[in-house]
Amino acid sequence: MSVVGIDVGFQNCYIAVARSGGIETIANEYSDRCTPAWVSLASKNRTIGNAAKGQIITNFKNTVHGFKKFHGRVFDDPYVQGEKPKLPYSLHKLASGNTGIKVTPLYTFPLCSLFTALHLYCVPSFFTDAERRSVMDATQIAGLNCLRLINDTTAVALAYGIYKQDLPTPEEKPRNVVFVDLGHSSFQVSISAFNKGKLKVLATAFDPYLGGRNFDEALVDNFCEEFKARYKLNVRENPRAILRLSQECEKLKKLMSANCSDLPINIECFMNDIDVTGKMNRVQFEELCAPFLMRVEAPLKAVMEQSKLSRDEIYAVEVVGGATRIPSIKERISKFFGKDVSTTLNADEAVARGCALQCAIMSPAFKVREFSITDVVPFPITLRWKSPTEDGVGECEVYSKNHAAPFSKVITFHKKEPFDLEAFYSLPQELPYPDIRIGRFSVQNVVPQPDGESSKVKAKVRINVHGIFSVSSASLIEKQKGEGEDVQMDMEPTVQNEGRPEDQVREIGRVTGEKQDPAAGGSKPKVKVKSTDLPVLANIIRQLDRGVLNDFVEYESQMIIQDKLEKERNDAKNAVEEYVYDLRDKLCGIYEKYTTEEDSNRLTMMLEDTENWLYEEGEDQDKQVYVDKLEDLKRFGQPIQDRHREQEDRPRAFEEMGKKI
Ligand code: ATP
Ligand code: K
Ligand code: MG
Repeated sequence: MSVVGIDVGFQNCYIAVARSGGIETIANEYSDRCTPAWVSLASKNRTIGNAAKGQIITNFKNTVHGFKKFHGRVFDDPYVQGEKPKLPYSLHKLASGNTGIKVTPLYTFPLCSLFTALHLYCVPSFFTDAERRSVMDATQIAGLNCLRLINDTTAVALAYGIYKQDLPTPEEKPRNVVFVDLGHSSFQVSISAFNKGKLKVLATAFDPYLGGRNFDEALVDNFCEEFKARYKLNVRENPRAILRLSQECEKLKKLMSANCSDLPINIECFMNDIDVTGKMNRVQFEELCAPFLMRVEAPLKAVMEQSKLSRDEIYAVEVVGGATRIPSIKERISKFFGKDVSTTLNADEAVARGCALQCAIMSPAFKVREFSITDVVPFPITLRWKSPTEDGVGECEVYSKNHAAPFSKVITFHKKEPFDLEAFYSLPQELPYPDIRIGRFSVQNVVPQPDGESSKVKAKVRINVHGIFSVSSASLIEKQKGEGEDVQMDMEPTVQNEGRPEDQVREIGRVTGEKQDPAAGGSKPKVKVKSTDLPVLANIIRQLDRGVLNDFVEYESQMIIQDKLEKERNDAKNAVEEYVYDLRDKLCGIYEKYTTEEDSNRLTMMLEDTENWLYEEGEDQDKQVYVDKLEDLKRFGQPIQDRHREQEDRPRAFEEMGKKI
């Protein structure tokens, strides 16, 4: 079993693996530890990463990138609609209303099936329930056992804390560290309090739409205008030109991080056979991007306010994410906190490494120093239900902002019949999209007490280790005869912990860190009660239909087989090609004296025919055709090769015999 941490970024993916010697970020087949979050679909197979990126010019309609934030989003979402015109591929509305990607005339994939070509593990701290559920579906389709969806900045905090030998003891004042992650698409900030063996996230803040891509886009806009004026080119009309320009602008942006002087941008044969050039320096860049640079401060301010810490209580500000390399971003962060930013963590790999560490802690296969994590709820969650009193509805905020997570609570209701609990986010203005609904949970089979009074119903709500909310179970509590007590109708629900340790064990399993509400509890006098489990029917907003999910699990496993077959087919074809070139060379070289001129000529002809065939009807054949072809060639080639080998081996054999004597 491998223990893997996966960071699927908007632009870049990193995979870290726990090994006995520690955490290692692994390289892909290009020996690169960074794999671009790109997937390209051809008629027969899929490619990912660099290979997929290489398809962008030739197969741009089916080459997909920048899809991370479509998870759990409806097609009509303003963000999705805003992205649509910028994408070289087309988006599609799924039956559920969610966003799908149309990749060939034949198929419309839901987003997550594309995602599965990459395996994932962490999500931005601001991901909502729907977004997290969509990511979990994707991991299931990919056939991964996802132990935990961890927030990006929390993974970074773990990577920071676990190796620190000098953390304050649990009795001492904790060490507060700010973590800042500015990636390609989003900006996340969190503050964690560290003591030996544990970290507690105090607060998170974010700008879900600020990232390195904004700076690229500003440059693209700038050069589109410039090229229009100077070369009369309408770049916006040409998706391929836009793609090339974006790549060049990103390079320019990175160069400007290291250099203040004028830097050139040159693209040959850009459009209509015209070569274009332009230039920019850092001062101009900062002016152009001022609206984005100004947005850096708000989340920093928000996170400090929520944590109620003063600036001198901050021990360090650790920055990660590629876009924190922009000098004026660093300056702004450092100016805000009044101290230099630290870059002790690997800016690109810290998230994946933190994920792998968490995974190793949770895996029985590894002995890792115990380190407990308490995360936070990013958006407050409220439950609402029908009630004969209180204007027809009852309401209760079950999780406040920055409430500890994971966390379970029990809410007590007094009901005579089945009822629905509507879960939604209480602060619409904080959400990254307009729909505040999470889902409806129907508590079924509720009946009145034998005397006609309301029954006591306990509903358990939880935020699990993935940060996903649910009403996970409910039970009907029947008092045994003889215990009179007035039961109120639809009173304010009492939120309390369940105080049953065995329950805690069942819920937590191997996963450490799930907390029960410490506020309530304590032992109450035991009353004789009978408890009956009640079914809870969950209707999650925008969730992929479970039947459809299963279809995708099946479909994905077929695609994996298909990808494998396609690879074998290609390998078989390459083997023929290699054999042709190799044998032809050798026939005029080392094999020359082991064949007659006539045989050699005949074979050379055969090889030439095969080569031509490979470019024509042999271009796209089944694997077996190539295997047979190779066999055919070998029937003639092998005897020559054997005679050559025999001759080569003979002196060696004598030598060996000589040694024995
Ligand atoms: P997200 O976290 O938003 O999902 P991501 O994890 O893919 O995205 P990162 O890999 O952290 O993002 O960062 C990529 C961004 O950092 C890109 O916009 C890239 O251009 C930018 N970047 C990388 N190096 C530099 C540099 N030297 N100067 C400026 N920007 C840089
Ligand atoms: K990343
Ligand atoms: Mg990232």
